[in-house]
Amino acid sequence: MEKHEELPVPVYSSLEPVYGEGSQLEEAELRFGQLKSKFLQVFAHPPDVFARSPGRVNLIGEHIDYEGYSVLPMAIRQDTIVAIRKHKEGETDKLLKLANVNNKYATCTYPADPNQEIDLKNHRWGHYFICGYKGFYEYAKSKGVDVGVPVGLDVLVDGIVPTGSGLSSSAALVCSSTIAIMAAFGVYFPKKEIAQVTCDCEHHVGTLSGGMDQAISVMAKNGFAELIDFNPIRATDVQLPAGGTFVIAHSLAESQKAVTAAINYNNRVVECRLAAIVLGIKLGMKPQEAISKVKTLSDVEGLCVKFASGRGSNDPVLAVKEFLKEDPYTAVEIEKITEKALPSILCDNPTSLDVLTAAKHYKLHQRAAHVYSEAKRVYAFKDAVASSLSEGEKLKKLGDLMNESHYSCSVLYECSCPELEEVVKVCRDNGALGARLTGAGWGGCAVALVKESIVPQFILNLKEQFYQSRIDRGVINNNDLGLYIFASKPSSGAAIIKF
Ligand code: NG1
Ligand code: MG
Repeated sequence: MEKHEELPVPVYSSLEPVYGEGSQLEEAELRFGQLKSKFLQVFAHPPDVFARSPGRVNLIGEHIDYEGYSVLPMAIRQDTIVAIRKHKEGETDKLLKLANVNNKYATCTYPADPNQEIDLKNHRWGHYFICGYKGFYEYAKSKGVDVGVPVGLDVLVDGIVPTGSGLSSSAALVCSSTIAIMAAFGVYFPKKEIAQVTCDCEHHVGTLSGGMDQAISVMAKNGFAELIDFNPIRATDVQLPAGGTFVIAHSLAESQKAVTAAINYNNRVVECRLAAIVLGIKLGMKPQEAISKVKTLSDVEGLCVKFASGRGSNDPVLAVKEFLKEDPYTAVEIEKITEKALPSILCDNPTSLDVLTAAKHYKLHQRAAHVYSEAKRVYAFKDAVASSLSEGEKLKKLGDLMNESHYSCSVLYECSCPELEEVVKVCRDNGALGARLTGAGWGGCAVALVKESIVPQFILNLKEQFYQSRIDRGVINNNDLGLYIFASKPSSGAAIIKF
């Protein structure tokens, strides 16, 4: 049997295969109906095709995808739908017109030139579509697929993945856009290739992100979490224990990742790269060799493990403890080891240079210790799921691993914030077996593992102990509570819908 990541994104002529039955289907029917009529109203033509791609919650494996390590997310029900129409021969305006059902997002227009630069200084929601557009052209070209000269596109977007929440609204938009563009051009690449294209093309908005979000959004299967491996991208189904439910709870602090990248997300990517290079040198590589060959901590894991094995262990963290000091490094201290200035080490990526400008120092020990230990927890989580432990023991083990992951994110990686700490604590105080921040952090959501039987009471308690005071202060509206705290089953991945 062909592996499902080798298959193209499924094309359906109805909504049931994606949205199942019941209230979810009804909601989807309403959304698609409204999209169709709004499309007609805005563009005076019906769309050719729709593509949808979901958000995700990462269960474990935070800030390690860009270091080459496997992660374990699941898709959530909330998704982004893109309706698209490709201009026909004879239509002369070569523009990409992007409208959004949400009034918060003003219509934007871009030229049809796929080589256009994205204006990073002016962040606009449409930039994510353009990422997909550029990615599509670049990839089609690299595969020798002739997609013709650029033409105009009419596009209408409806996204219900909460933004700035660590639930990957950005990847849901990039993936649904890319898949819609491919469908409009009649080009169908396998899912794993789309996962790679969308991961690479999201870099056009200026984050040095890994490929977790796009991979799960494109490749998720209903009912399963997925272990996602990189280089090459692969997805392995993980059947979660039936008695546990994942509850997502928003901290109500918005994570402005695209805007603050130089001091948080991209900063960590750069710190990890520098940590890897320094480890490589300390473990015997020539500075120039380490600089040219070592990109991620996974590149020097072998050397670290070899060092550890001399001490009767296989834990790469031993090498971190031995060779990276706990005190933060200054640029000058690192340059003494690398024998080369940091800007010239990182010159292959202009985004990294913004990080150097913004950084005061570099916490190499802490970041590397997080990455190596978190990578292990992902496998421990997967092994616990597959083990012969009783269900109760399994859930306890998974919860413990989630708590350890949160501690590491909070203390070693410093990607938490006071609101996330509070919501995680309230989750644990109310019987969660484990709770942790999810996604990049610095705001956004926590995910808690909760026994299925107590979920309704758990949600009520969180309302009372975390959300009520925020409702009273007008931070959120009581009627919107369901957007900020909800239980989620693993949902299905991207799909193309042609009525
Ligand atoms: P969020 O914050 O959910 O977009 C980001 C990255 C992921 C991963 C996580 C941290 C993007 C598109 N995604 O997720 O690749 O690194 O942070 O584990 O930036
Ligand atoms: Mg994102």
